[in-house]
Amino acid sequence: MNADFNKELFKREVKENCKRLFRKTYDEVSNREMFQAVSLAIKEFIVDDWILTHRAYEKQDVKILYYLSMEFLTGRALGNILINICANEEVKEALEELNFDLNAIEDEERDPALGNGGLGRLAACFLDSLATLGYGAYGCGIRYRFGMFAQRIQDGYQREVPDDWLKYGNPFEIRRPEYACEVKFGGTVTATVDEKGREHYSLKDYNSVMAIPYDMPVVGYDSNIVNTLRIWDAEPINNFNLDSFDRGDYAKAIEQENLAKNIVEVLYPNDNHRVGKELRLKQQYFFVSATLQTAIAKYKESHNGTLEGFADKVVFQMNDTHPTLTVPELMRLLMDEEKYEWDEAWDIVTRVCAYTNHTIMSEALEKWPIDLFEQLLPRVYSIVNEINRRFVLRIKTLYPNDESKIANMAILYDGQVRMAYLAIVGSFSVNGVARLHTEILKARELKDFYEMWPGKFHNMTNGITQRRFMLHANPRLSDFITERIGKEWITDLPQIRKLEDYIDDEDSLREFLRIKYENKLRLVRYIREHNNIEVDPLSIFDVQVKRLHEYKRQLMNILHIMYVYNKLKNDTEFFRNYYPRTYIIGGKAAAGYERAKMTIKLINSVADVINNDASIHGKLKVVFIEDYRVSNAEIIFAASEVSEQISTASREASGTGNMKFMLNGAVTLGTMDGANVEIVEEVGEENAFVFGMSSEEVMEHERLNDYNPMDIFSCNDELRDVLMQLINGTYSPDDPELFRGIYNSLLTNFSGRPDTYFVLKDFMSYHEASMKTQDAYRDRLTWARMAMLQTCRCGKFSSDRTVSQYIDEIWHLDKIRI
Ligand code: 26Q
Repeated sequence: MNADFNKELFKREVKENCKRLFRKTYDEVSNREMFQAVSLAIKEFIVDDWILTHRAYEKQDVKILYYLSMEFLTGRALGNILINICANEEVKEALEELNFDLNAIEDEERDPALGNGGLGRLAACFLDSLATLGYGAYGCGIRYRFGMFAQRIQDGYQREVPDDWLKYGNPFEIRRPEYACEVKFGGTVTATVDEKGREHYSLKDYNSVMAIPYDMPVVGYDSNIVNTLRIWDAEPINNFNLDSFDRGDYAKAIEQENLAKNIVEVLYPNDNHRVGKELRLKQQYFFVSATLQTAIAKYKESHNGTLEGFADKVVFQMNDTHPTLTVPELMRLLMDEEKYEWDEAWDIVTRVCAYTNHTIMSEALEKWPIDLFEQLLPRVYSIVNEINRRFVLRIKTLYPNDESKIANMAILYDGQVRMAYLAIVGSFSVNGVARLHTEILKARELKDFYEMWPGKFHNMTNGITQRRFMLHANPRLSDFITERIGKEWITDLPQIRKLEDYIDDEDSLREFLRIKYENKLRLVRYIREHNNIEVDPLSIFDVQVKRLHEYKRQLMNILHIMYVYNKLKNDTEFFRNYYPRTYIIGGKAAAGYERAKMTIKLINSVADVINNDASIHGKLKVVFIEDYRVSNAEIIFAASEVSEQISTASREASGTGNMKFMLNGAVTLGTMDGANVEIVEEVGEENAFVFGMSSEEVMEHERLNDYNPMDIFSCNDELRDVLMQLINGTYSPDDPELFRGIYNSLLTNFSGRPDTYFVLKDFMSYHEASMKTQDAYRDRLTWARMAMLQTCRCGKFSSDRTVSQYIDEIWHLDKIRI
């Protein structure tokens, strides 16, 4: 209940909006129109708090966090806002009284898909936690014209469809042209020296665009705090603003118009893989420069026009290396615009910048060719060059006779700008996203930097917001919890452990199972509607949903399904013992990632054969969820029982899906990788199904280069049969060669090592662990206990905890008082 929310007033507002927006009475509007009318009314309701929050920032002069991220995967706003303002029930009732169904209205909203996966969703969870806890923070990003593509499955193949998310407008955003600023690209730098001997730099013959911010509200849970997600759009610069030099240059005007259009056109759909596209670098500079310009202007405005004390009142958190240009761009603004000397400017920069690393995968580490970088950002490049020069001097002083240190640490090396190294050198803090990940960074990838600055390194284990992934996604289980332990868990997740008082209470366990069953029915309906597949709600729901990537080993999952299917057909004892199971797999592959796309095709081909084989009596079903995204994720997590977290150990920095499953009572079947390690630590090994090599074993095999998958192929007949089915047309009769590429990747080393991700090596141990899940599942109460324990023990994995830890160790923000 929200005491300020007046249902009758709200209904009146909604009816008014229907007239104002559509010239219709409320009983004539469609669900989509009703969504608009409701959203506008809700925006109206929160706008006062939005204003008050920002007034409080200024009055209380609190330290402000700028969370810079190329991605914010917020998902739908309406439902989340209703939950966070505690008006969900009233709005539901109000709409019922108008003969509308809130769920159907929520379904009309397009998922804002301004992110790829984990990194973007993490940013969204952090914003939710910051607003709930009451801290001054801006999310700063890009308003992509087209977000993450929508995935269509055609003939088993992934097809990418442009995500025209703004087609019907975005009711929650506000355009803020008064904060527009100019961002310049290219050109040539000229330096002039004044009478005092000071150098001044100016740019000539550049192209520029106007950056226009759009603000979206970030509503805290029951906190009256409304923070801002500021995403930047690009518009062509008004011709009158061009240098006199350029006035009337028609070709240039067109060039700049195209630049503006292109820059925010599309989110690069690459997850954990860099693309060396110039446009991507433009995007990075565009939103970084605009963010820094406004941060500086805002600070000066409320501090008598000076930047004094700036370093104590702002912090810029860089979400991976994508916003690393923050370091040299802030140097440029401080020196060229604000007239600071190098040393003073560097002191400020290295007190306000902080960097989060999300990967150790070398193909994801950002590097830019120096010539491209210099051409696009000549002045910024000269600053990077100077940062590098000074840093290399320092390395030489510290390690006089060690050339390898320069090779290992220099920012400019081998014709490239190494963005991670620039970020580390320019930051006061570097953090990994799970304990194991941070340890690997310190011991291997970033060893030399850790030796130089041990105090800079932190671990910040990721977390998720229970508001979206429990309160909104799983209302039944939310009520179950609240009925037993009160509602503190909503803002203090560790309280959920109190539920453990009921872990041996049979009634509670049965109720827990019943809720899971209801949620499974909801997913069964979803699958019926979207896949036209009939799934048995009594079967085990075994789920792997995440971006498609070789290191995440969806391939191991589907090969194992093929393996089980063979056994069901050939081994009557196995068949008799087998507990019916539904494998649910979902996720997008980067548009240019052939191997990942073929894995999707394989999953769908196998699904086709298995789902239509009457001889196995429906014991096994395989479902590929099309267009996995935040909105259907909520339905999936709530219905899951086994959570597949099967990456090659050492490769998954953290994972956050694993936590969403855990919260909803799914048991982890996984490797000791990323945050799985900490999940297993919380629930105890006896309440998880762990398998496979440890990260040390994986890294040792890589070091020795002594793994030969052929050894396994030759002595494991059943596994060999599965692999042969990839090339004998079992799942592709019209084209037996279709999966040859996948087969080769496992067995031959045309490029690099065969089976880079140790699929065959971990396979049998995966199978054993999978079989153990069914043994546990058989005893309903044992299973219920294990499942409920996941929910009870997930307290650590709230993003409220993660954000609090960032605040204590890195950001040092002040709470806002409202
Ligand atoms: C880089 C350069 C050019 C184009 C694209 C990219 C790019 C885009 C997205 C590189 C990486 C990403 C996304 C990475 C990501 O999502 N990493 C995940 O971050 C999660 C949150 O910390 C972790 O839980 C996951 O383990 C990690 O894979």
